[in-house]
Order: sequence, then structure tokens, then C-alpha cells
Amino acid sequence: MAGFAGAYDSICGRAVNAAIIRIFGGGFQVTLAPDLLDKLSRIVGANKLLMDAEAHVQYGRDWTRVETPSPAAVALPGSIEQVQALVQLANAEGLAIVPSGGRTGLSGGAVAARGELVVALDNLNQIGAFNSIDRSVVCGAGVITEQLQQFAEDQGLHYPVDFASSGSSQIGGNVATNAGGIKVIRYGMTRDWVVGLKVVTGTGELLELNAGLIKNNAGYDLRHLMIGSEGTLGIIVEVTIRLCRAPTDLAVMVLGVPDMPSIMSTLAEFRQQMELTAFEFFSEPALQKVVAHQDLQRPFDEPCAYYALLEFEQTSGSEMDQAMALFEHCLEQGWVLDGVVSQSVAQARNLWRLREDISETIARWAPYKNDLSVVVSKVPEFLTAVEALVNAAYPDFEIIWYGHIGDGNVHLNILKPESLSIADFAEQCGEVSKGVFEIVREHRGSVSAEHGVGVLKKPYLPYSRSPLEIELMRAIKRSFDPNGVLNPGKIFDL
Ligand code: 2HG
Ligand code: ZN
Repeated sequence: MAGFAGAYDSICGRAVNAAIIRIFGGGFQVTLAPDLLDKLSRIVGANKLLMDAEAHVQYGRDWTRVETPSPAAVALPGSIEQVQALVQLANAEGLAIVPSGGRTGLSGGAVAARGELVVALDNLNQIGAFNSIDRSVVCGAGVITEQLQQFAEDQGLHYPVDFASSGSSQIGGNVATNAGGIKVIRYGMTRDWVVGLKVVTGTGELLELNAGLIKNNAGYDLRHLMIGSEGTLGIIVEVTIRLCRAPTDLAVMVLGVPDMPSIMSTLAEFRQQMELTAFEFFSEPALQKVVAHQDLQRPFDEPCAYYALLEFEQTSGSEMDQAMALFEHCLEQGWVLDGVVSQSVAQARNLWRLREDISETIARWAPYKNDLSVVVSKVPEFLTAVEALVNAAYPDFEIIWYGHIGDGNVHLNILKPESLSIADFAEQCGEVSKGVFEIVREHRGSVSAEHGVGVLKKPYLPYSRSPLEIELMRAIKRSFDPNGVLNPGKIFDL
């Protein structure tokens, strides 16, 4: 047992109501005072205030698994009013809150490792009013992405933001992180589909933003400030989403290419003539690992340095011929070495899995993840520079490249050699990251294209944002959350 050591020193500048910190296994646990627990359970109901260790581990971490989860309590509010009451209590008691969705994040944005109160939006999971004229639907923050996609399909429409974690990620979390995914080249990010938001601010007030409007230039658009703010400005409680026409008869092509410049030429050629719904890439080592560990086959025998995955709609019936003609042209130019195209929905799904299953497959090597972006045309030189740097500094590290090359977003995963401990590996990767982010800065790119900053990328924010930008972000944070109760320690320190 150790005495109270100020888990919330940054919150309201004072200690939380009679918390005790117990050190265990390198982490610590905060026990809230009985009267505070009582107040919390009066807000959400005793059975919606989870105090068991299992729930604390489950709700205290995201997919990063880097920090030891250690929330003080987990609350599952059942209404917007309850969320407001929790935030008001947090202000009064100096309690830190971590808003929590599906916790599929990869930057530690939803991690509660310092005795915070986790406010999990799971129970705000109703799909509400649908309007077929506006093509909009109201969703509670806890609606699962796949549930919304299914709802849209049932209406003969489509929700196009898609990624591998759509079966467990929640809409509120998607909005809080401005989730991207595999169709950004055609449909944009989550931001592009949010037409209305309800958000509880850091003082517990309810902001209703944009009311479903398409056009609204009446002053600053606070909705867009909330989108991507990673729970630091407000808790997203309700989202009005725009839907679109469902795509017709999607076909998938996987092409083998000899090098990155050839991928760019292929992308330019296809985009010149066709509207693509996706243009993704992965490297040969990524393909080898997916094929070895999933029930999948190589698209063709010839190993190529990289693979491009293209997807296109077949609305007029001529698209397949057009795509085949483009394929032939790319072959003649030497940009493409081989390729396959799907002839059925099942084949398309399997080709997609070659790309979508990479992240899950390589998780067993405890990869050090980077989610970088540069303008699309600079991707080849950027990749070459990063690879040269990592290879020179750590020749034993295996690098796996994949990502959304059509929008300039590449995922650099460095696999942990078996001989290294997790801690030593993280330290060495931290060192190499400085060099990688220096290259990002030189290319005026981003240290986090779609995963957010959370805690993992916080030290590197200055590589992508100027001191003035970061100071303005801090000022915005103080406007919405003057006592710093919402997700403290994420994105930047106050
Ligand atoms: C993807 O594109 C995800 O598959 C995960 O954004 C990226 O695992 C990663 O690094
Ligand atoms: Zn991605």
C-alpha cells in the first residue's frame, strides 16, 4: 500500500475525494471514497457502476495494450442527462473522466491508467429517427458501426465509412477520433458524414450542433472542432449521420508491382479514367504473414515488392472492360507484374481480407505502430527514406508496410524480434521514431493520419503541429473544459 500520490494532480489542481493508491504489478489502483461512490451510483444506478477488476481491465484499455489499465470506476450511463450529471460531479469532486466507446483505438486515447472514471457509452445504443428525404439517421454514441451499416442497408442506403474494427467500434468513438478506414479515397472520413452532434462539454452542459443541416455558415462550426478531439473537449452522446446511395456490384483487383513509383503510376492511370472506391497497398512480407496465418491463398504465385488493391463499382456494365484495358496498359508499361480480379462477392471478400487481416495477423509480433501521412505524390520518396533509416539503425527489425496509399496514409509496423523484451523494443523504437518523425516533418506530413494522438503519439505532436497551433489547441481545450476533467493527458498536456 502506498499513500495518495496525486493521481489527479492535473485535474482541477486538487486531490480527488479521499483516494488511495495501491501499487500492484507496476500499476496502481485508486479507491474512491464511499460517499463519492454513492453519488456515482445514484446517478447511473448501482448495477451500472462497475467496480470489479475484470471490468476495470476491459474498460480501462484499448487495442494498444501498452499501459496497465487502472480506472477507479466504470460508469455506464443510460441517458444524456446521466452523462451530464457525471461530468458535473467530476467537476465538483476533481475526478478525471475517460470517455469510452468500442476501445478499438491504436493510440491509447481511451486508456484509463490513472484512476479515472471511465464513462462508457455502450448503453446509448439506440438508432433513432430516420428521414428518407434528408437521408439522415440519429444514432446514440454507443451504436456499433456495423449496426449502422446494416441499418443503412435495410433502408436501401449505405454508410460508407468502413474499417476492420467495424464489428466492435462505436459511432461516438468514430466521431471522437474522426475514423478513416479503407474507403476514404471515395467517401472521405467520418467527419464528412456527421450532420449533427450532441455533446456534453467539460462543464456538463449539452451542446446541440448543426441540427442535420447541409449548409450552415452561421459562425464557427463547433461540430468539426469536436470531431477528432479524442474526448478532450466533450463527450459525444448523439450523432446525426448522413447516408448515401449503396454502391453497385463492387469488384476488387489485386495487382503486383515492382516498386513504389510503379504503384503511383498505376494509381494515376486508373484514377484518370475510373472512379475508384478504394486503393490500398501492402508489402510482400505483409502478404506472406497473412497467407501463413489466415485461411487465405496468395492472389498469384509471383512474389512482388508491393501489391495494390483496387475496388470499383460496376454501374454501367463497361467498368470491368475498362479496368482490364487499364491493367493491360500498366502491364505493358512494366508498372504491374501480375494481377487478379474478383468474379464474385466471395472472391472480392477474400481479396479484401489479404489487406484487412494484416493488422490482426501481425499483432502476435507486438508491433510498434506508426500511422503516417504525406501528400500522395510524395509517398514513394517518403517510404524509401523511412525504410533506409530504420534499416540502418536496426537491421534486425522487420518492417511491414500497408495502408491507404490512395490518400497518402501508410502504416509502418516494426515487428519485435523475439530476442528483445517489450520494454527494450519500445525504447529502441522510440529512438528510431524521432528519425522517422523528422522525415515526416521534412515532408510536411502527419504523425497521425487516422488513429489520433492519444498518449502514444503525444510526444511527437510537435513534429506535425507548430507551437502556435498547440497553444491554440490548449486554449480551445480550456474553453470547453476549464477544469480539465475530460481525458486529461491525451493529445497534449495542459
Ligand atoms: C488498418 O488500416 C488500420 O488496417 C490498422 O488502420 C493499422 O494496424 C495498423 O497499424
Ligand atoms: Zn488504417
